[in-house]
Amino acid sequence: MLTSNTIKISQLKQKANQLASQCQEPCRDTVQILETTGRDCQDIANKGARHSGLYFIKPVKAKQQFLVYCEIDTFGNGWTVFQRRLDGSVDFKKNWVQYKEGFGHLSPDDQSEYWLGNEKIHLITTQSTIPYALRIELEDWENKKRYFTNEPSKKVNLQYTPVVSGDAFDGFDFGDDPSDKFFTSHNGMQFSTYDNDNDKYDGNCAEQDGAGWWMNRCHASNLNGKYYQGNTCFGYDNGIIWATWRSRWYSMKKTTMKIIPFTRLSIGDGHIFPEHHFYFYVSIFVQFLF
Ligand SMILES: [Ca+2]
Repeated sequence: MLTSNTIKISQLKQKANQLASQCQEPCRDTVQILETTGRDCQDIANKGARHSGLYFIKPVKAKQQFLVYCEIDTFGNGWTVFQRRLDGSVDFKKNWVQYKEGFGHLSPDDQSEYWLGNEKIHLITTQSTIPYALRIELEDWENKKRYFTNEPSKKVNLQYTPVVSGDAFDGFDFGDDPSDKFFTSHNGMQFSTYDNDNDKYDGNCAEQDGAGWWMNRCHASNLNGKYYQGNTCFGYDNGIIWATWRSRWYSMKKTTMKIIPFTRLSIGDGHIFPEHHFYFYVSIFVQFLF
């Protein structure tokens, strides 16, 4: 007994020494951040970058640079990705400051969930007189092939409000009430969080639906909604919703929201990534004015 304990103690001491020596080694950052920098991902692509990944950008009015995931294609289009849902690993029920600053994690292969942050989106989208186009990619639980493009058609400027229009952002006629479409339109709505209610509803849409979003009374889309594994969103319309494609009881599996100067939209057609055939697309003008 005594011998076996002595052996165990000796093994533990050895292990402790090993760990102690490991801890003395300086930390190494194994995440690759690419060298090119610019005002946004398009600027980075314009400078010759051809790899999607993590880059630092510094929009014109930004006090300091910050990290973004850039999706760059062979046509030289550089999309700045600001929202990613894929497995429910990040809770999107966050408060005003968290949506402002951003949350979740950026990864070099874009396989992590995050919201870049309203302040950063604002700095990117207001740095030029050229408006940005927003592209939304959605994937359902059946990998059902569907492709749809809504070309940008209008631009409206409203203070403290993003300009989102087109498709589900224009509301949806659910058939419950003649005013459904009007009251679920997101165009011109202010951003709301559970602690900052700017919606058009007596109650609090953001609290009720667990998301920061451009709530009206309340929504026809809510891509920051609650993540339901396997679309088990029965009875609640608080999932990841895009009502013009799937019903408000259907919660998406994956979403991406990304922006690019709209002048780039005609260059290439977005078909170069084969997996995009599994996505539903909408392209709209967006300008985040906070
Ligand atoms: Ca309210």
